[in-house]
Amino acid sequence: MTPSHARMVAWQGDITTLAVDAIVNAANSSLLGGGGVDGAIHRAAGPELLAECRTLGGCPTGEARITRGYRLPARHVIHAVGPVWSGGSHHEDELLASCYRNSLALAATQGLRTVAFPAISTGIYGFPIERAVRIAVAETARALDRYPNIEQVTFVCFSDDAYDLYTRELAALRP
Ligand code: AR6
Repeated sequence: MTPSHARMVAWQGDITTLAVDAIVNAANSSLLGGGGVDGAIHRAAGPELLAECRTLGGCPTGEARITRGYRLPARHVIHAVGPVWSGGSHHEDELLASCYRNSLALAATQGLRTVAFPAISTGIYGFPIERAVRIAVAETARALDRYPNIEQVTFVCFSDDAYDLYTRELAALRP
């Protein structure tokens, strides 16, 4: 099995352009769209995505739901609901970790091999990016050990800052 550190990459750009098995959306618990990456994904996927989301009945923080990708190059969208940052003592770390864990569990159950994540909760929800990157990489590495069929996880970075942080965090895992 390819070690987990060799199955994670950082990439800078727009997640809606990626032709992977699933892109992850940083959604809110209504699953009915919003701003940030959520807005971009719904715009690119078209109205059919919202129609499918309406059938799901929302999603609690820390959990994830899967839909088709419609007009996106990605086949599926995994909608994960990250925590709103409120100082760090309201289970934010654990809730963010469970977004990555639950998204990858869904991907593995569905037989998906390539998954791309945005930096969940680090925009509108205000989670400190450095702390979020550490959690994202550590939790994903753990999940990849569990799911050998997932071939690659891409961490999509919207800013130079995020790209530097992911690159550094991933390099630290290499033997
Ligand atoms: N591709 C990749 N990353 C992106 C893109 C994109 N097209 N657009 C933004 N980002 P945010 P949150 C980055 O605010 O903090 C919505 O209204 C962005 O720079 O999208 O989890 C939802 O409906 C940041 O690093 O999500 C919720 O109500 C990261 O994606 C709420 O925002 C996440 O920023 C969720 O807030």
